[in-house]
Amino acid sequence: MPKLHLAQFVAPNGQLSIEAIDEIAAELTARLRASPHWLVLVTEQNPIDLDRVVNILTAMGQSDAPTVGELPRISKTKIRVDAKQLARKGKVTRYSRTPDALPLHTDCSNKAIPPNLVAFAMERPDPQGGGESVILSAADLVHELPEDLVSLLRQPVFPFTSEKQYPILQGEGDDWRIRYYRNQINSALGEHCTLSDNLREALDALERYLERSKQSVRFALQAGEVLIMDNQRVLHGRSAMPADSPRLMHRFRLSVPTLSTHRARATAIG
Ligand SMILES: O=C(O)CCC(=O)C(=O)O
Ligand SMILES: [Fe+2]
Repeated sequence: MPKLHLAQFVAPNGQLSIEAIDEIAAELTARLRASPHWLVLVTEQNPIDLDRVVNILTAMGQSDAPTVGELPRISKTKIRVDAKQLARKGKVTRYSRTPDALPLHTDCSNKAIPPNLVAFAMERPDPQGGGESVILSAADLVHELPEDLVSLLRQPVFPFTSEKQYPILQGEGDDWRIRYYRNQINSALGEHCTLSDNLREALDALERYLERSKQSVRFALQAGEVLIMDNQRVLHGRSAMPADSPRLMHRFRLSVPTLSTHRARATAIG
């Protein structure tokens, strides 16, 4: 599992200076720009210091204009089994509050531009080992797919809302982006969107490849660990947990401009 240890940036007195936060942010961004486009930040804190996590993510979002940039907007949500939220039918987002497994997906797949950074800070793992994280990068997935399926999935025809269609895959070589959430597409298809039989079959085939992927990575996040990913380049999911699981994680989403700039530019800058 790709990891970065916070301890290597912390001063002997336990402080994390503003300079150190900028250094961690730069290191995380550089790591996310490269394959496999996700990693785990190990804080060794229990309980985890969420303000510190927010400061690091904020610095990542600001990195292209450290002095004049506006503070990036970070969305923060607690992820835990929540019976009240569950009662609210019809919302695709309610799935994360169930104890159920979540199939591999992109967060905010229905947005014109899904946030490119999604992070999950684990406060309390499931004591029975449920709710493991699953990750699959678009580049690894494409290696497993037949070419004709890739060409179908590149077509900008898949409905993610009743008005908007997008491609599922975009890219070439080893530089691939992905947008996918079967539940979101199913919900759009329920709102009178149409999709030809061969494209529906393409989605079913993709589902089978995702379920059987040998490239997906599954692991249990420990308390104090933060899973950080490029939401446009990897899919994530989780395994099921008991209905009364006390698992508690914090989800953060934001857009980090320096993650999305073209690779060639990064190489040029060095
Ligand atoms: O519970 C998890 O590990 C992931 C939840 C998730 O994918 C989400 O809330 O977007
Ligand atoms: Fe998600």
